[in-house]
Amino acid sequence: MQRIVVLTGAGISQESGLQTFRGPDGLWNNEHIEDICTPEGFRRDPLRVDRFYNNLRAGLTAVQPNAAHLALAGLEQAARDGRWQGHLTIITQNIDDLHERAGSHDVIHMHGELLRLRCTGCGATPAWHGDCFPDTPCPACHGPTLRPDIVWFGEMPYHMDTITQRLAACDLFVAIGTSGVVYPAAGFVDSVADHADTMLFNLEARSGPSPFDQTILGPATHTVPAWTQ
Ligand code: BV8
Repeated sequence: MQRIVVLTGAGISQESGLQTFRGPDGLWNNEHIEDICTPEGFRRDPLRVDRFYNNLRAGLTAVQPNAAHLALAGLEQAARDGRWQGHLTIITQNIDDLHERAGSHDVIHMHGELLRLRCTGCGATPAWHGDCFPDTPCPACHGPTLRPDIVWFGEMPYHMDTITQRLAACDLFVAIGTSGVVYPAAGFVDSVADHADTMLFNLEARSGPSPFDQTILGPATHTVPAWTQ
């Protein structure tokens, strides 16, 4: 039984039309990361942060999963059908729902999800598809205490226990479309080096020595389907 863990980043959704963070048209080119992607930034100006994520949420309705998302969903389906003797876990840094819409089920969103909010008053995590503002009442406690259910810098990523278990048990670790800048995700490849083969699928080579056994360059919609077929 082959146990594969795939880590995805913004690059896997780029060909669906979603912006990456640090590329030529990266999201962080127009916004100061510390003003948007930190709890301090949200405390300082919740309306600015809500508007940023409202825009991303609105953009999600206009895009579709691409061939890379579909290829991973197909691999999971092959395991379910018994056509492949393996197990696939997707750990995604992405907050979009394109893996799920492509048909993947075993998806771990370590940085949260755009289509979910969290109430800092009662802890409710309602699904959310429209705009949210600082005075939008929580559907559970009705307090004006909703925030994006997204992991910001300085906050603990979600599901780290499960992630640690899956990484310890895998024999192949694959990273797709991530710049390897943000931890702890960027450190996963090192944590599996003693027991798993490692592959990086990316549009361009990263600077410096690569910790991956193999690097496959090119657009994910070409390289990932070629790998899973
Ligand atoms: C943590 C939110 C521990 C969602 C994001 C001080 C205090 C605490 C922690 C730290 C600290 N200082 C540093 C840290 C660690 C910090 C960190 O790593 N900082 C970096 C900048 C050095 N990390 C954290 O804070 C994390 N938490 O460490 O907690 C802790 C312990 C105890 C107590 C408390 C805490 C939390 C990190 C999560 C931050 N949230 N986003 C959102 O808004 O989306 S990060 C953000 O970057 C996204 O989540 C994104 O996924 C992530 C990584 O970016 P990428 O996905 O890689 O995207 P990028 O644009 O960079 O690259 C795209 C790649 O795709 C490129 O390489 C490109 O070539 C490629 N590509 C493009 N097109 C294609 C393609 N490839 C293939 N095909 C294509 N078509």
